[in-house]
Amino acid sequence: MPLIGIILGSDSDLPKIRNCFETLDEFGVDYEIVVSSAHRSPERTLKWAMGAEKRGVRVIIAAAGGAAHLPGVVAAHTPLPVIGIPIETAISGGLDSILSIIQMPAGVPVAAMPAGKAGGANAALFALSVLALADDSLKEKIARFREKNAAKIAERSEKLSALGYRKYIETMK
Ligand code: RP5
Repeated sequence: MPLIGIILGSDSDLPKIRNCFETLDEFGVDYEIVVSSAHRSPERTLKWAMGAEKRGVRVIIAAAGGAAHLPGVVAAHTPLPVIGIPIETAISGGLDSILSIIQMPAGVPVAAMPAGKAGGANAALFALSVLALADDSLKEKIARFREKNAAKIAERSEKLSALGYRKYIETMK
């Protein structure tokens, strides 16, 4: 059974958090994905949230945009940790989604990720860190992932020193 449950408010959110799935795939961790809305299919959403723990899910990722109540509604119906991804919208890059997800009342927490590209990747990494608390091999994989990222930054910096900023920017086109 997948340990990570992912719920999206709409199928239109799917391509926007593609890097969430890609990151989880890179780590070889299984997940379930469902589309269910807090507003358009409230009963289905509650059923999914209330059954998640029994199905074996250990951490939930919930993505929604606009009046993004989905992560909060899911968190209200499960004891599992819920990670919210605000989907980018036309309003200041998704400020409406960010505020809807971040401003939870005391007692029902949701871990709010950034909107945009970083949101999907960080939600996946956050979920993996939760699972890594009870899984040493996953903890190792996360450490290697961070080392790889650090090496990439150092490589880029060396390339910048070698090429100078003008040529470097040309290579970015
Ligand atoms: C939210 O409304 C969804 O999460 C989505 O981000 C947004 C728009 O949904 P669609 O109209 O594209 O289905 O509930």
